[in-house]
Amino acid sequence: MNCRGKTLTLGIQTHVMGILNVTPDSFSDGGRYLDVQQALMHAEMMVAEGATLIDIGGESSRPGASPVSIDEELERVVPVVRALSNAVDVLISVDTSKPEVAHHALEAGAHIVNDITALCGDPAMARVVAEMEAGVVLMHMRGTPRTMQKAPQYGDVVNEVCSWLKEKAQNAEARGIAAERIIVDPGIGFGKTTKHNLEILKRLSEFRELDKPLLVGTSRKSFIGNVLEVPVTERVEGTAATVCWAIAHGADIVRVHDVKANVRAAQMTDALYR
Ligand code: 8Y4
Repeated sequence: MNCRGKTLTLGIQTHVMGILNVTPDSFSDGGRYLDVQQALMHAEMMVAEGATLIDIGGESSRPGASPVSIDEELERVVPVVRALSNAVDVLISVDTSKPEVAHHALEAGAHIVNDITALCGDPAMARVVAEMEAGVVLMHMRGTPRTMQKAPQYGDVVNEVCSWLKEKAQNAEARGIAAERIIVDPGIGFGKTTKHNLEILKRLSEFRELDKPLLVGTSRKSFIGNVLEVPVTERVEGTAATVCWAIAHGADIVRVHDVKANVRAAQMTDALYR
């Protein structure tokens, strides 16, 4: 697929997307130079470890996280995108639901918009993606990050998520986004119980019917913690297991924190599967 003139070749190897959080949870002195340098170092490390995409996010999408203003998110994300696009030759996605942030990040060198609201938040987002010929990740979520974990219920979770994604992809195309720039994602952990997340992974190959590149984000998520009964710092192996499984059932891109371990797991699975 082609995103803002840069090619992401699918089907030959699994792409590992490294997660780069630029959400300072400590007090900042206002001088963001050191924050940018630190983010750049982390991203360069992930690229050296084999990440071929970097996902930059300035607002936590975890349940109960406090919202961030447009100016604050712009200040966090755009300098990092600019520095990274000058430093490394990988695809950059920006994890945002704000069209202003997406617009400025794309101008600063990003290629893909990872909008966890699947273009259902601000109506201006689809126009930004279409006009700037960016790629877009359409992720399924039930509810909002605030409400999504309040006893989510489905009939057949796979059928419901799959048809929801099909509808959102059709909407995106109707709003001028090229069909070949759309990536779909079942949204592991977003308004789903452990049982739902496991069911989605067990039947992941059914998402191939959508005929779109498939992204899966399981990294360190609580369903792994629930299965293994381990805290978030001890979920690398559980994550790697889900990465191998996802690849063998149709994932094209996996979104992870622990790049080194998961690139090795992905390369080995590619050798067996592809
Ligand atoms: C520990 C650390 C435990 C982080 C859980 C988490 C996805 C995503 C997220 C995903 C796409 C997260 C932004 C949730 N997950 N984007 N974003 N797909 N496309 N939680 O699955 O990492 S944030």
